[in-house]
Amino acid sequence: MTEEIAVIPGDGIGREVVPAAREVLETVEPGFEFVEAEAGDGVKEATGEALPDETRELAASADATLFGAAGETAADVILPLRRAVDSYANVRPVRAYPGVDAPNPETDLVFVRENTEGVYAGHEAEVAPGVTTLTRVVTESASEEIARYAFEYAAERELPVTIAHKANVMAETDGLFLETARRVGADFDVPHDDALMDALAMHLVQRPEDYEVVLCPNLAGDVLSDLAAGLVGGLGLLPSANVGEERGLFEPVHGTAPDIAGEGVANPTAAMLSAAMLLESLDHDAAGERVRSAVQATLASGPRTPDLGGDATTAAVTDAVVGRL
Ligand code: GGG
Repeated sequence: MTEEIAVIPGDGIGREVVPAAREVLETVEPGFEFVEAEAGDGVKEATGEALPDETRELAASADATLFGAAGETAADVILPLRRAVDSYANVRPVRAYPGVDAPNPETDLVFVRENTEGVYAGHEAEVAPGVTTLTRVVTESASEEIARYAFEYAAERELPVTIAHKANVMAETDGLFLETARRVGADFDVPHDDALMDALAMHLVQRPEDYEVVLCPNLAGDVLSDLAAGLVGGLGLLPSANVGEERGLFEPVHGTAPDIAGEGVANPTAAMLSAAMLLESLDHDAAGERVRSAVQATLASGPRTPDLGGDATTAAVTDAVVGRL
């Protein structure tokens, strides 16, 4: 049966890197049916709605979704889209690539980020003029689900797990997250430890090679993965997968990059590596591996976009990757 891929470029450089990643998918696996849909600041301006119902329904029914970036409307777009595909894990691999000037070339780790709650659960309010609140939600069931995912991921690859938390301050919420993750970890033959997320941020910068799988509450995973992007040459290199039981949504970790949007020089690597993760989620492992190899070979020999010190356009890098495929 033909597999349907929802393609939602979103805003800013999402509109430049998603077509590049789609071209890579079309080249490597010609049998997919692609369906495009709109979401984000642009469609909100035009219609009043950042996430039209048909876009949400498409993501909920497609076999997989390729997403670009969301800007001002991120909370109204990415969070509901991640819910639409029932994703509970946000997987963000971070690695240094040969040929790319990385502040720490030893970096090779993956963040497994809780994707449904924490401070991103959406319980924010203005309770009085000048007074705002945010309720942080942590449940045992979501903590157990993400911890089990992280430990299974680590067990398959024979890697250790570090549990990130701030349970010394957020004793109830991160206390529950940590206690649950430790309990789940006890079921696995996987070495694990835990770390206060603030100290972990420093240690990640100093010795990223000490970390393999980092299990994080929602906000910590978002922030620490961006921090780790700085160790490998920037956000243009980080793909991600939002994983659920039945389907996934795949997106570069970067946002809309308004400073370069429209100039045709956005780095398509993160979107292409997200496409490789999409392929693997649909059991097209060989195709996923081919994309990864073509992207890595292009990073090694060029052309490279300006964020990596080159002067190539998005189109030139895409042509190079597609040529290799
Ligand atoms: N493609 C990812 C994106 O649009 N990032 C912008 C953003 O605000 N991300 C928050 C998040 O990933 O939770």
